[in-house]
Amino acid sequence: MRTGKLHPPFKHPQWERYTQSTVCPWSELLSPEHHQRWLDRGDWVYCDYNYIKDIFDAQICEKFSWSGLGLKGRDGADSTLWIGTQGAHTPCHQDSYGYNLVAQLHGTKTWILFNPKQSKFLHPTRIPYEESSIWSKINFTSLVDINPLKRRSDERETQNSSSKRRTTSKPDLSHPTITPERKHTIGQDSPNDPLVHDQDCTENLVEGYRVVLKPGDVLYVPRNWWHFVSNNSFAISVNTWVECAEDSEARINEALVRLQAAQLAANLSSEEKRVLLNPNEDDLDTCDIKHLADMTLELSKNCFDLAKKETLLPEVGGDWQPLKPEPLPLPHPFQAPGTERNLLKLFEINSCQSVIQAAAQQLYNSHR
Ligand SMILES: O=C(O)CCC(=O)C(=O)O
Repeated sequence: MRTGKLHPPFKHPQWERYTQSTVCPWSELLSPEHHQRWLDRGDWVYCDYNYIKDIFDAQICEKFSWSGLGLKGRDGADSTLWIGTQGAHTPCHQDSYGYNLVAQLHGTKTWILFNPKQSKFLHPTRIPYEESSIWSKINFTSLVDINPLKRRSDERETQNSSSKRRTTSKPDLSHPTITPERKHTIGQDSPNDPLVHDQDCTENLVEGYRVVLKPGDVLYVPRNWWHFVSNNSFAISVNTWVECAEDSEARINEALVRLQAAQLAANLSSEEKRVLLNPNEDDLDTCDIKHLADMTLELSKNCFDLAKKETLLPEVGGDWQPLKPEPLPLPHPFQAPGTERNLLKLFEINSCQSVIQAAAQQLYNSHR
């Protein structure tokens, strides 16, 4: 599990390296008394991104079936589980592979989504490097409410809400929007933290989608859509990423970025590695670069050879609602500090989408 701060002393996104990992028994994770204790201490707790097959046996995995949405045979073996207290959240990012189906099982979660066409406003970065995640430098926590009073009313709303399943939800217009007071109350400056930069809200409005998922809702997230996700209450959800025809090309792009990250990590100090690599990638600096390069070339041959497969879209019948776009005020992006090492800056430049796509094209040409 990860624990983070409800009111951290910084304004940049609370990426994994700014959280602590901890172990706690199921009885505590599921106990309202413990949730309150953590919240009273100013902490959130998140048992996130866990493959169900790594936690439960096959019989239980079968119970998380997606076949009602036309995805025959897909169940908990291909799904991940997210259990967390109010305020637990995942910073804004784009997944490189697949489309996503998210089923809300308990409590409520706010999703803020942006079309990939809005990427230029979202300041994509590959730092911290994590395979298949492109992070935004924008911290969206100021757009969701983490006020305990609101949480209690959310919980009442959840208990009263109908259990009828919807495949997507309407945006909840009663959800608090950003207020001028709130804009400046999230986080405080911490002059000792080299990564702190001004993160006050701008009046820049960008078209996005905001939805509060309630138990029984299933959200369809199209491939590559940006998303920031935050628990309004103690919440449990399950998701599955479904492979898309475009994923084989994305695999080459990911392999090229990974190769660059590994080459760079080999030359960095441990502090710089901490900034570059997400904790779940911290073994990247010990891998054999030549082997990784060989694998990238091999992968590229196979991927380009692959005939494009059809994407299997979910079958939702008539029981779905489209989300409505709304203008969302974007906070300022986190700016890399001037002291950041040039190597990291160059990694960022060399791993941006246009550069990686040009490199992938070169690879493609080399196999023809
Ligand atoms: O539920 C969350 O906190 C994040 C989920 C997510 O990022 C995803 O399903 O892709």
